[in-house]
Amino acid sequence: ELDTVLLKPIDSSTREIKSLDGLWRFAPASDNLAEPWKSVLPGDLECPVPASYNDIFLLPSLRNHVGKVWYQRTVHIPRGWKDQRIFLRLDAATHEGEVYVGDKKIASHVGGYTPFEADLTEHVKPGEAVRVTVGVDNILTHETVPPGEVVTNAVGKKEQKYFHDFFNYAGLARSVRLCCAPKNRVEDITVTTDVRGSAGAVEYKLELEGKGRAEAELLDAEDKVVGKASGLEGLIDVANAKLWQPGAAYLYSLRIRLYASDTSDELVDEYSIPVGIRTVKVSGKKFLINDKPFYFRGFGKHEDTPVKGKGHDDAWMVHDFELMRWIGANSFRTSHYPYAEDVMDYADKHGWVVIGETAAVGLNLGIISGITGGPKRKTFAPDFANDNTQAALRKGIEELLQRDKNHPSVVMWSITNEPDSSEEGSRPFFEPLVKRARELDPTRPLTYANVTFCTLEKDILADLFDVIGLNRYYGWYEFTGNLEIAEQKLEAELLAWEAKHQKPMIMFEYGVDTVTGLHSVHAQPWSEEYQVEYYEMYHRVFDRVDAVIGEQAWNFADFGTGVGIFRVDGNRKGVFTRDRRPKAAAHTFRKRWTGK
Ligand code: BDP
Repeated sequence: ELDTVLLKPIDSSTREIKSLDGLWRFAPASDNLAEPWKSVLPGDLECPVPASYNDIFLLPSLRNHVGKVWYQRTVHIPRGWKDQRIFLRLDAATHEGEVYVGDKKIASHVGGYTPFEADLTEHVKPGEAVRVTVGVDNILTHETVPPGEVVTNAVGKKEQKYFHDFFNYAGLARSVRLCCAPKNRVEDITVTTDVRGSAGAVEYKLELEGKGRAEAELLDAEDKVVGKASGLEGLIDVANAKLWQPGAAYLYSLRIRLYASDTSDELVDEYSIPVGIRTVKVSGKKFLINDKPFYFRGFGKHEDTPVKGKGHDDAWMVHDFELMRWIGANSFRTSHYPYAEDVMDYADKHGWVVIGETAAVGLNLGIISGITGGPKRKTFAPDFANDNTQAALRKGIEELLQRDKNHPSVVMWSITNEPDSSEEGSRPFFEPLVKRARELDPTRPLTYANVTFCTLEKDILADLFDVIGLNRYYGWYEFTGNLEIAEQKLEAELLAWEAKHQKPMIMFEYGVDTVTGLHSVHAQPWSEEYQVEYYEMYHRVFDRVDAVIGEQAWNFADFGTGVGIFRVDGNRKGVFTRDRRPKAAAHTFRKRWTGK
């Protein structure tokens, strides 16, 4: 039994959704704000949902707020929603959310990038108006994923420290919806697909809440029924199946109808999900999609835009996909956390290949001491990544795999980014998690992103995974400015990994900070010319190493980070600026990836 939300809310003949996006009353927690859910929030702040709150207001205290904030609004329960399950669906509350209806706490959830629900059925009546208050806490500790530490600084204020390189944006950055579903209903659907010659096979498994007779129909893109099955499990064969292909998506739709009983034709629930018929598999040093070798061209991305922070926005999303299409990408990694479900839905529809990553970033105190030269603290130890941290990541994996299991676009799971995989404790930490992921999803390969310091000789995790992801910055963090040495080192290292592991490898990160408009005839670090030459060098090397099955540049666009002497108004490794204008290197990629 999974303790996670199951199907996402949809509209259907038996289900309804009411969007609660828009402005909510807003107040940061403070000592004189006791039990804020019991009355109207004080002050006149209003915060848009979805958006991270940090950059909306001009108050430094809010940008760097540590702790809880409160969102509140009045919600009208539609009067027609009688005898239904009524619930709130929060696509995310970063990093911890709690939901009150009137004076009562109904739900809470830890983990900033996965959805949760608050079941209101017993607490509201159709037709009434209720006060909904949501508390959102942004604190990261040793036992959250990603991890962090709250310290008291020299002037007695709380500061949030963290071990990852992106700003700790927080709040309600994804949609909030009020939903209803029938009391007897389809609770979960798991779809797997296979291809045999020209035929496709769609296998489904249902979980019901209550009872009923389930019928399944598979519809093609023209809504023509192409196959049927009944019962809680079934297999639908599709002659001359149109496959879901990278860059050429084709989606069927699996429509489940639940009838009151074996003998009744009374429809009690209806739920449809998109189905892409495709297979993924690792074979030797290749990654196969529909039995054809696939080469990943794309980026590590971030959910990051000016003003909204990590707030989901359809306009920015579609624009990013259009830029990726223009540049000739076919894939991306959801570095370093699960992205909004809207992104996954879009990827399904438009043939984007996605590597879905958990929020396990920053499990590495070695990087910090490596950069500062300070004493090395152990990462996998009772005072940092401990059993509770592991349990939090286990839950994160369960929630991600449950949420995204039916997306054809997702071809692989990345379990963690740059852990200290040289530390003995990393093995007992990750081995059971990898096992859990395989149990939950035997159909998709697993990967992780290895960090430079955990060299081939030192890394003790690579054998757990099907595909080895490498993040390498030769020519930037090492051999800065010397691409000649960098080229040799990079090639030697890649060949050594290939020789030892004989597995497919993806360069998950490679890039250099580049300031738009800074030019140099000498290809100096920080200049646009250097970024171009750096990428050209990496690409020459990739083309010489057989096991390299993909290139994912770091990063798609410049993005916000915490402050520090390594960052100039954020991380500037974008191939596009933060407002999505191409740097010179964008044309280098476009030429390589499209020939244009
Ligand atoms: C890697 C991290 C990534 C950073 C990147 C960088 O995986 O999150 O943003 O380096 O330094 O260590 O730009």
